[in-house]
Amino acid sequence: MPVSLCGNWDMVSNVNFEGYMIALGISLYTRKIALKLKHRKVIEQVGDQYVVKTLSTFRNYTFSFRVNEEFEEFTKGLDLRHCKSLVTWEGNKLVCIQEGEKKNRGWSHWIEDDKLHLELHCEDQVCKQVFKRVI
Ligand code: VL7
Repeated sequence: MPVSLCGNWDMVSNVNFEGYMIALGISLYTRKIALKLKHRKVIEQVGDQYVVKTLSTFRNYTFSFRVNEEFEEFTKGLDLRHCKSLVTWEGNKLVCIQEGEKKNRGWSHWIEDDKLHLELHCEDQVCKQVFKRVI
């Protein structure tokens, strides 16, 4: 059983978020605002259903899924795209493939040194975020 990702997590680092946002076609104006944000990640699990919230002072993004079950994702408040998404465990990593207009889009979450790690990728860009546990 992989270690639980559940909890409240605050961003401590965010490498190449700019490149990731450019790959998603986010406007310069929005990127300038988004780059300054400290995200909070709230991960909850109810039964086999996960809820992942990404919260900030600018925008919030919440979605839920069941592992190994494809779902329709709409990136409301972000790049406004529809994806067919699938989340699976690969060893100790929770891995999501977001199939849609953008090639090579997805993310993975794992815990390392008591920190929550997130790698976001789109086309040739990789963004690396690290979060520390709060409370
Ligand atoms: C979510 C945003 C850039 C628009 C605002 C930035 C607001 C706070 O997708 C993410 O995490 C996964 C895994 O936890 C859950 O989907 C990261 C931020 C990516 C892409 C779009 C910029 C405008 C950020 C919501």
